Amino acid sequence: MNRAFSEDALPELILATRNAGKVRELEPLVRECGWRAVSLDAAGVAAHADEEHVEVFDTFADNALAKATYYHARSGGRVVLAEDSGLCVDALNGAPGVHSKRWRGDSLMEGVSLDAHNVEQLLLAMHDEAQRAARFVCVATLVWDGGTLSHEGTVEGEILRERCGTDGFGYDPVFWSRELQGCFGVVTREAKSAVSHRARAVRALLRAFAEGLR
Ligand code: ITT
Repeated sequence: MNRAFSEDALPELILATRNAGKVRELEPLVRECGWRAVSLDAAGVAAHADEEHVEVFDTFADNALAKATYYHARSGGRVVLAEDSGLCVDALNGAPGVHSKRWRGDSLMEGVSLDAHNVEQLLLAMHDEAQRAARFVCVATLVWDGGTLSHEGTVEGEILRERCGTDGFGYDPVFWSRELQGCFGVVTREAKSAVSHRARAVRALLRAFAEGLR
């Protein structure tokens, strides 16, 4: 019998993030892995002041687990996928690292976006640096009733000397991917997804979860 494929038949997981740039990348990724992504809003998990105090740890792994566990509880025990990620620059001893989202946030001026400010601060900090190696790191964590599982993904590259392109989010306009030989601010979403830290972490995680069920 030939059955029409329906996305409704896929198992659901909640994407534990309110970062629109991440959601744009995560949705197709989890679909590719055989899951249907549900946003926090669609799952009825409204924004709450407590969320600001969940990511307080010094490692991507601890923060990803904290977010996944928090939203698992708030969603009444549904399957949740969270990730914590950031940019680690060798010449800056690994900074901004787990602090990538609000790096040097004290100097953020009114009317300037967080992403634009972060990029500006990074270009300033790297102005006199010849050694420009850096990597994006992501730890993705799945929490369900009965278990948790995490995987890490990385992508190697270099920090450009000026912004390049307007695609992506965060530090994408100044990250040159060695594998793609292109800037994340310019490459297509599909190209970024072939090599990115997030794609590698999520694919490995959902593959391992599926293998664990066999
Ligand atoms: P959630 O906690 O809601 O998932 P967030 O933006 O707070 O969203 P993180 O704490 O993981 O997420 O911070 C990640 C930051 O690292 C993000 O805000 C960007 O500045 C940067 N970053 C991570 N992945 C990136 C990518 O693929 N491209 C560009 N910048 C990225």
